[in-house]
Amino acid sequence: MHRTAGEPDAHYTPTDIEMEYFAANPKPGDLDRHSTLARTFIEHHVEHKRRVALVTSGGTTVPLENQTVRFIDNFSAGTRGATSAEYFLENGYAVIFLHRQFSLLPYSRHYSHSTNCFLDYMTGTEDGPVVVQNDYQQQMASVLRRYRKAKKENTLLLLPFVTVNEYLWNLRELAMLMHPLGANALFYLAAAVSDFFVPAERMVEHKIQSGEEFAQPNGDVPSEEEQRGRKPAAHMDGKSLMIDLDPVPKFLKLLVDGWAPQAMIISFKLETDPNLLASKAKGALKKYAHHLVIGNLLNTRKWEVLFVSADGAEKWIRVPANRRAKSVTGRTDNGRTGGKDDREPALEIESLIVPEVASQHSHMIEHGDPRRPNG
Ligand code: 9Z3
Repeated sequence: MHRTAGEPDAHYTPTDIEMEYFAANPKPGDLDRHSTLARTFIEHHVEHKRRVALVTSGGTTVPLENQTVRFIDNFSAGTRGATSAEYFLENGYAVIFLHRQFSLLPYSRHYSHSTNCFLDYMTGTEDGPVVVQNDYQQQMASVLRRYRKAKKENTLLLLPFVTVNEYLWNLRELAMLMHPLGANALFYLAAAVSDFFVPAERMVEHKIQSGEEFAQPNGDVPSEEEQRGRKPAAHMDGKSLMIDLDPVPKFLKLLVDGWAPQAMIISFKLETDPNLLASKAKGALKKYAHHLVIGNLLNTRKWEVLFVSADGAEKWIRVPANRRAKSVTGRTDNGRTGGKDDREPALEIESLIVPEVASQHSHMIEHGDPRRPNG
């Protein structure tokens, strides 16, 4: 007997933080549609006893206005998530790919966001058939074969988000829907999620005016938002734009303790200072008590990552030096890395990360959750 997808866990009581957040910040318009798609997908894989990985990918945005013209973003192109999703599929998982809209996708990533336009892979006479150029035939055939397999077996579900609020609503919904998978569910949280945001009640409705003649005089006449009791998060102060953000609730805590207590949960820790990486990764694991933190540094994330496991073990995974040569595809990160060289190594580090994660997941399924030694 198993519960059907989405049936709430009788033992779970939402925390105050959670109730306050989801009461105060609007449910995304497409959440019900995502939920329906995910429910069917999950039920199918529960029936087939297949493991399901929820892979989050790409960066969340923080809108500054309700009718959004301006927003805060981050660098993530979704390379880690899209590449990992392919390797999870190779390793027998079904994948729910919760990704930033228009970021890299599994399979199509090989041809999108590239300095080559996809048309550059094609050849043909003016009115003859268009075919893939000889140089790309082999690689494209291999990508196409894997893509078709995922489609045929219904193992890949793509669900987009844009804002951090959409991300949180989707994450909670999917985690609840995944309950019936029990330990067969895996969360692989590679998305770059903002730590700060503008709560709905402090969001201004219209485009913030930069010209002084139209600027809302801060303090003189209380704005609608101020009258409702909270200062607008973004406003002009003379010629300067002042932005005052609230912290995003610690969703990892909610996920581990409440939304997905049976699943294996892996988070990523991003740092830029090498001296902080190990201690911050260990700190995250201690704080949230999940299974694995994968630490990575912005500048070396494509060649090395640090695994920190629940038992305190630390292990570096590295692409061997002779496989770090750049490929010639010239992929860019869609301009998000400020033009710095961010091309792909010959061996994708995700091909090393994902089998290791899958093996730790197998161990947990076979021997029980290492965090609860007596079951
Ligand atoms: C990561 O650390 C990812 O590996 C990257 C991947 C975002 C660096 P790209 O998309 O980059 O391949 O260009 N993701 C997690 C980032 C994050 O927000 N982590 C939180 C934190 O560091 C914890 S969940 O506090």
